[in-house]
Amino acid sequence: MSDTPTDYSGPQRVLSGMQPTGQLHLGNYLGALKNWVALQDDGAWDCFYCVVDMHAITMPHDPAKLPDAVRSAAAAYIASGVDPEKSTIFAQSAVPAHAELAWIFNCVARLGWLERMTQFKDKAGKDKERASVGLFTYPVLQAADILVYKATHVPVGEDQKQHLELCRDIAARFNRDYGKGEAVFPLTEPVIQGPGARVMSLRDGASKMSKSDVSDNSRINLDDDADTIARKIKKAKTDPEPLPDSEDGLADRPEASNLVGIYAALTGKTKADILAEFGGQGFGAFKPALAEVAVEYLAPISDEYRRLITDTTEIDRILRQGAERAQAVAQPVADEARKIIGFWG
Ligand code: AQP
Repeated sequence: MSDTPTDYSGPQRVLSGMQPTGQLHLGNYLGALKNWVALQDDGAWDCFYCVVDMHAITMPHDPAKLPDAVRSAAAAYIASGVDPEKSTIFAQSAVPAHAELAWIFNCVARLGWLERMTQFKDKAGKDKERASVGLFTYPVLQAADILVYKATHVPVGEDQKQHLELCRDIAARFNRDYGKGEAVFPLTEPVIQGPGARVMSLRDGASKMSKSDVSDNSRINLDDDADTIARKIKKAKTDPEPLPDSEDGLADRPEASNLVGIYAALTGKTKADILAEFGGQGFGAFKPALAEVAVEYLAPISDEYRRLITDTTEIDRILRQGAERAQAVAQPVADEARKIIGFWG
């Protein structure tokens, strides 16, 4: 795509989202939310943070529970530091322009591009014939979520890197095929940073920490109280060796590497600093130190979450206000795409 225009000169905007498929956890926080807040507080960005309920229905779900799951995710965003007066917080399904642009992008993306997406393979499992079509085109809707705001930057965890590449491919293809030499859409940059970009399960260092893991002990939820956090860290899977003195010694020790990475992400220290302090010591010494750090860091978030979630009227007000603001930015972009693609009216 050498003739793709890359000279996009629109405003610097940030968009990201999470699925309301369960309680948000430490992986969601360290991989994404922490960076959402940093970008918001930087002040140079116009930030849009949505709860992606349209993505949540790509897998079996309970319709009766979905509205509260959206409120819960919004409360977790706010408890983590996303400020509804500085950032736009909303439910994806409340802004129809996402779906409108997604259809156009479904006709821009190529089947072969989607067939390479590893998340579909992971989530569809062995019986992909029975997976929803929505699960297959999930990354196309994600591209529409981003580009309907012409977002230039997307803070996400490492697992989303492939989807962000697809988003760039869709933007480039649209620009090339329909842009008449103009960069209609930006080639969005992922913001993937820090030792928390890939937090692994506490029960299996080879799997990522996930909302949908059947074991609650595999993750630290953002509403876990201090005792629960300490208990989960105490029960975390480890190997029998003491911690090494240097990072090289963490190779082939996924559980040890994960716990040291979490400690690093929570304290801002490097893994090397942590191993200089704890190298040679067993997990009997390291786990209580990690639990103390985790409780100190996360207790204010979980306290604030539990306070916010009791006031659903206020959460609904924030979500309605956010949807209005988001729609005001998104609909003109969807209308521009409609016109460019040649739709009537
Ligand atoms: N373990 C993780 N480490 C770092 N970042 C993570 N993210 C998720 N898990 C980790 C980041 O959180 C954001 C929201 O993800 P999502 O809600 O869209 O769904 P997901 O990536 O599929 O997360 P889960 O927890 O695994 O949800 P389920 O179980 O519903 O599939 C993204 O930025 C993601 O990178």
